[in-house]
Amino acid sequence: MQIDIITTTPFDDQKPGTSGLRKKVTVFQQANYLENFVQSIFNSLDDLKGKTLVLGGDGRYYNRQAIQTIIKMAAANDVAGLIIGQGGLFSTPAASNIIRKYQAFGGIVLSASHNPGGPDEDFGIKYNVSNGGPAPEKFTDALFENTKTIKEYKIAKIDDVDLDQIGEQQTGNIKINIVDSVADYAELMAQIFDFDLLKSCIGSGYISLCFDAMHAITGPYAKHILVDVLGASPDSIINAEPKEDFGGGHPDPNMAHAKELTEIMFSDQAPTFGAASDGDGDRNMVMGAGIFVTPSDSLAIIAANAKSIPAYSKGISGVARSMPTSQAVDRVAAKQNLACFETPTGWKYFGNLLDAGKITICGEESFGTGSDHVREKDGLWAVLFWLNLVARRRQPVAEIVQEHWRQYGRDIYCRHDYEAVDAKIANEIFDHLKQQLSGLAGQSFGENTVDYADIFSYTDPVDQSVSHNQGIRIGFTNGSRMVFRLSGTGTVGATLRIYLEKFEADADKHDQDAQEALAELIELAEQFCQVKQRTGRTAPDVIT
Ligand code: VG1
Ligand code: CO
Repeated sequence: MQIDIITTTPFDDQKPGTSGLRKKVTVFQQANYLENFVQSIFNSLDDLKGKTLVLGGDGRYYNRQAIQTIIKMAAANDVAGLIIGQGGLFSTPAASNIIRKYQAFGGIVLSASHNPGGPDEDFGIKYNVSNGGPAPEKFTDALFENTKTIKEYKIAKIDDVDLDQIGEQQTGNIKINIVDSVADYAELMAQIFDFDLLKSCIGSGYISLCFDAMHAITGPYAKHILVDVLGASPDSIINAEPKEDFGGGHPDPNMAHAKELTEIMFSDQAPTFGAASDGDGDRNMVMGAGIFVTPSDSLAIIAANAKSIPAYSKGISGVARSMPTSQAVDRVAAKQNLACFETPTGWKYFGNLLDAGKITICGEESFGTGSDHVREKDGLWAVLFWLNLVARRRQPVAEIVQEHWRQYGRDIYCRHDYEAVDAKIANEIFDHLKQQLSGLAGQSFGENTVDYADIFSYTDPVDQSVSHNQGIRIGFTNGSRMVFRLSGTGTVGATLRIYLEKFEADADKHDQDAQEALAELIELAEQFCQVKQRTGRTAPDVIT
């Protein structure tokens, strides 16, 4: 096997964000761009030699080309074996499962998740470690340092691999194992949930469903699990066929982007249950007939009802949520006497807590929920959890949510995103916000008195590593909160996220529209950050 050593020069923009490196495809297509990043991953891994890695992606444009390059570079860097999903496909949670199940050294996951795909859209790459989860900050920092000094990369002169042929093949010094992308994942789901109960409820028509795969990776997973195994009708999956450009859509499972599903769920013909997943299958949106469940509520309801699901019937060890996620799950933890952790945004911060057995269930407001079954958030897992819950409780989604609110109160919640803001203006907004922080505590604004105003830092309770600068939070004495963050996954300018929440104990007021209930806080947030004033915008681009 001939190995070429190619001279290269660093790119200065290869700092991994919230979840890996995400850039326009055209950026990745520059000579040496992908190669530099992949070699930097390999350079940051001690004892890579002789190990097996998992490789796969969400199937977006450039997935196959990138995989062929990575295979050749892995071979040249003494990787002994690669487990690759058929067609180069793995959903993010499926890749996490494969790493764990086959005890691989780690994995390279190709995805820009919910970002659009296609020749002019986004591509992404990230490294997951041997627990199946995203590499911790310590690793991504070392990786970034490597990208700044890289001088050469190694690539083997071997033929392209046939990614569609299941089975083992040897090429050069590397063993390639092409596996079914869905089978192992489907098997794991069958171990967690009550498939017999689901089959009978779906078969009898008690549960009817609509799953929107958004022309992304979950199409084949949903088809196999929901239709072939659980017996749902084939037309209960919409936009089921994966496409390199997601059919031109934005594969983000929220009501703004999953429009078709939303219309169905709010129509007279709505099925019992509706759901959608994102580009790489780790996000989920849960709906019932006439209702959208906010991800923060979904996390709280999942935690509160875990014992109804076979895999968690003995109880859960604890819960965690990312800082901007609403405090709904905290109330469940308090009532059920569970440990509860608040982490920075991004799934990598849950890894240590899950590994240490401190938590079983975790989630984020950004349509991400998961458990200790893998080390990524898991869209279909959440969908199956809810289906199992509806089947067990024999109650519609709306009733489950309303009952939960009656028991715990409702944390009325929303997020406003201002996308593609000029980076300079975004920085000015944050500078301005930071200047105000020290003087805010004790000040009153209408019915809201500031309790604390700070920049969130997190100390990992397992390895004591500290992560600074994880968003600005302003908490009020009545429990309301607002959080300001800059996105770490966008690829154009800066995306400002404003998260707002307010607690409502009174059941008579639980039916309110979130935007109306939060109007005063929304206005106050503008007063603090002046995003509209400084950008000339009149409204957020996306409200979730
Ligand atoms: C966003 C979400 C965050 C999530 C991340 C990756 O990050 O807010 O909660 O973990 O995306 O999800 P940011 O930095 O843009 O706010 V995914 O499905 O894009 O891998
Ligand atoms: Co995703």
